[in-house]
Parts: sequence; C-alpha cells; structure tokens
Amino acid sequence: MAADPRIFIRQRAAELGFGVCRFASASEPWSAGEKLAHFVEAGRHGDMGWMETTLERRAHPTAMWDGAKTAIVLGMNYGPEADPLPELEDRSAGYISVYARGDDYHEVIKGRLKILAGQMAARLGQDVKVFVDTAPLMEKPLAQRAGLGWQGKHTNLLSRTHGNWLFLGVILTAAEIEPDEAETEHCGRCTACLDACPTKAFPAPFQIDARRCLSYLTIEFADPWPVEFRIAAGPRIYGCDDCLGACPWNKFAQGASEARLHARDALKGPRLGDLLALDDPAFRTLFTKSPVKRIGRDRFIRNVLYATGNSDDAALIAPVEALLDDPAPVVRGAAVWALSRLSPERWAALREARLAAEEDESVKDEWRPFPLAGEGGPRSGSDEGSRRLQT
Ligand code: B12
Ligand code: SF4
Ligand code: SF4
Repeated sequence: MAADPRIFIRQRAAELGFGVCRFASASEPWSAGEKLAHFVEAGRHGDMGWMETTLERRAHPTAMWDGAKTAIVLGMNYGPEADPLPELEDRSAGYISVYARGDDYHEVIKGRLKILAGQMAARLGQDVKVFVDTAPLMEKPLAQRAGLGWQGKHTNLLSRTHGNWLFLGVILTAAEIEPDEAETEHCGRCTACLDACPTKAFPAPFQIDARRCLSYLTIEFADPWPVEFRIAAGPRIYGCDDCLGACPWNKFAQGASEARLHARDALKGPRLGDLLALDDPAFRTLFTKSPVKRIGRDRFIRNVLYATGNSDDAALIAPVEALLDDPAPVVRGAAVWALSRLSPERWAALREARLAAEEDESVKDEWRPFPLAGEGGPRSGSDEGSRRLQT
C-alpha cells in the first residue's frame, strides 16, 4: 500500500515554517462563488477592479484550473508579542497593523509555496499549481473546508489554536488526497469584532463592505477619503487590526515563529513627526522589504497626515505646514485637512492666498470653508469630502 502523501507534505510544510497544513477537496461545489458575486455586484470591492475582472475565475478552484482535485491549505502564524490595540492610545505615533510590521508576507509565503509545490510534484508525479499573483484563490473558504478554522463574523479566518493571526496560502494538485474534516463556526453570540470596528464596515455579520474598511482605505484607495473615515481612522496609518484584536479567541494565539514576520522596532509606533519628514528615498529605505512600500510614499504620507489631524499634537503644525507645498495633490490636500484640525486659526489665516494659488481641484476643496463646522474641525461633518467615495 502506498504511503499517505499527507505525511510527507505536512513534514515539508513544517520545515518551511507553515504551522498548519491541511487538505480539502478542490472539486466539490460550494456557495462561496455566489457570495463573492454578491459582494462584487453590491460594489463592496470599491476600486479593487481586479475583483471584477477575475470574478469568474475566482468563483471556484476548478474555474481557475479544471484539473484541480485537492487543495493543500497552509497557515503561517504572525501573532504579535502582546495585544496591539492599547498602542492606539498614543496619538502622536502611527499605528501600522501587525501583519505589516515585518517582511512582506506575500514574498515570504510565495517563495515557500513554490518550493513545496516543486517537492510535491516530484514526489506525487501529478500536476501541482500555485496561484499567487494573477487571480488569487478564495483562500478563506478553502481554509474552512480544510479545517484550519472558520470565517468569523469579521469575515477573516480564525482558529481555536492560533486565534486570528494566521496568513493563508493554497496549493492545488491534480492528485486525489484524502481531505481533512472541515471546521464549524464557533462565534456563537459574540459580536466583539463587529462592535470594535471604528468605521462600521460590516453591513451584517459575516459580511464586509471593503469601501468602509480602514485596511482598504489606507492601502488600496488612492484618492482623498471622506471626512468621516479620516476621523475614525485615529492613528491607523497602514491597515487595521481592531476586529481581529477584539476577538476572545486570541487567548490561544502564540507569537510568530518565523523571524521574518517579527515586528521591526522602527515599525512599532513610529513617531508621526518623523514620518511626515519622509521623502521618497527615505520612505523606500525605511520600508525596505515591507508591504508598506507597495503603497508608495504619497499615499502613505496622506495616511500619516490624516492621523496627524487626529493627534491634537501642536508640535506637528510646522511639519504639516511644510507639506502644504508638496508636489503630490493627495499630500497637499491631506496637509490642509490636518492643519484645519490642529490649528483652525492658522488654516483660516492661510486659506485665501493658498486657495487663489492652488490649481488642483481636490486640494481647493480642502481650503473651501463649509457652513457645517463641528467637532471634527472646519471640515468635519457631512461635507463635500464625504461625497467623493460612494459608500
Ligand atoms: C480583497 C482582500 C481584502 C479586502 C476585502 C476583505 C475581505 N474580508 O474580503 C480588504 C482590503 C478590506 C482586506 C483587508 C484585510 N485583509 Co485581506 N485579503 C483580500 C484577498 C486578496 C481576497 C479576499 C476576497 O476574495 N474577498 C471577497 C469576499 C467576498 O470574500 P470572503 O470574505 O471570503 O467572503 C466570505 C464571507 O464574507 C461570506 N459572505 C460574503 N457575502 C455573504 C453574504 C451572505 C448572505 C452570507 C451569509 C455570507 C457572505 O461568505 C464568503 C465566502 O466564504 C485575500 C486573499 C485571498 N486570496 O483570499 C486577503 C486576506 C483575506 N486578507 C488578509 C488579511 C490579513 C487582511 C487584514 C487583516 C489586513 C489588515 N490587518 O489590515 C484585513 C482584515 C479586514 C477584514 N475584516 O476582513 C488575510 C486573512 C487571513 C485570515 N486568517 O483570514 C488573507 C486571506 C490574505 C492571506 N493570504 O493571508 N483584504
Ligand atoms: S480591519 Fe478595521 S476597519 Fe476593517 S473591518 Fe476590521 S475593524 Fe473595521
Ligand atoms: S470576535 Fe466574536 S464574533 Fe468576531 S470572530 Fe471572534 S468569536 Fe467570532
């Protein structure tokens, strides 16, 4: 009798740093494709146009590759050393989400999936494929089917052994391998993640509207944000962990074992004043090999300026003013907003001359006064900024 291929694959996966390795059928039907279609039809993907163009291929693993029989689903733990959410209290520091404090997980995982796929192909003598770049597989429902955990009310996959801090990776093979048992949902009556979301991004439990999610806004969305989200973002400058961090299952989480995923000191609570001074070369140096580098300096500084506008830190007025002359309109516009929050008087004093000299319409918008001044500064409330993104 041939040896169970799962033993070999699990061993190799563990050697490559994957803490979990389980198996699921890649050919059985599922409802995840319909839910993905519903998500995209409702526009919840926002500006992530690739989700529309890859919709059919992503609907099921066999739409990606009709020979797929088994999915090997891998999890890599990126657990933080301590609960990260209390860090949000320091309003003069930027909050970078836990997943982005070490090396780029795409790079860490992609290389290892390819190595494992090569080892499997050699051993099994069957086709093996890794889809990491063009149209990513729906990893969370596959992981639930393989029993790594379940999709919680926040839509992420969590597990009874690792809590919420697991990166996922999938390999498909034409080999028929006996599947593991699927996991069932263990959220019960808990709503901690839904209650914790600062932007109310969950239209219903188990569903997300990415357009309202700070992870989407800080990373994927290039334009100026509606004011409501700028204020809700607080100090979050890259991604967000509130729904994950609030989950009671994290009491079973452990720190990341993979050294490349450990938080770099410079990315734990960086001072906003230091970040505002980053030009393009300094940004690239600070974020070498980090996922943050992918969003580019201008989008990142926009995020830092929104956080600065929420900081109440008068020492940051001067560095914000310096950015009013930045070549990038998205940075200039965010600087105007941050100034309006830190010093409404200074904003009003500069307004007339700056408005006359400004050529970019989106930046002009930031200088225009609104009658509905309120708690959030001269441009808070349901003003024009809120109309820029359909939410
Ligand atoms: C697009 C994307 C995003 C988008 C959309 C988020 C989302 N929840 O889908 C944005 C930019 C917002 C995002 C944010 C984050 N992401 Co992301 N993201 C992805 C990506 C590339 C595709 C996910 C996708 O297809 N979403 C579309 C929706 C429809 O898919 P779904 O959530 O699986 O849908 C299920 C449920 O929502 C539900 N459902 C949907 N509609 C309906 C309707 C009804 C009626 C019902 C009952 C159910 C239901 O059923 C669906 C099928 O199971 C995956 C990688 C991948 N290849 O899968 C990573 C991935 C999901 N992201 C990941 C991470 C780490 C994050 C962040 C934590 C990063 C951060 N700290 O900022 C946040 C978490 C925010 C959150 N609460 O989800 C990890 C999650 C790992 C895990 N353990 O789950 C993944 C798997 C990447 C990876 N390889 O590790 N992400
Ligand atoms: S990542 Fe943050 S903004 Fe996005 S859904 Fe979770 S708590 Fe809400
Ligand atoms: S916080 Fe509660 S509802 Fe949300 S995923 Fe965790 S157990 Fe489920």
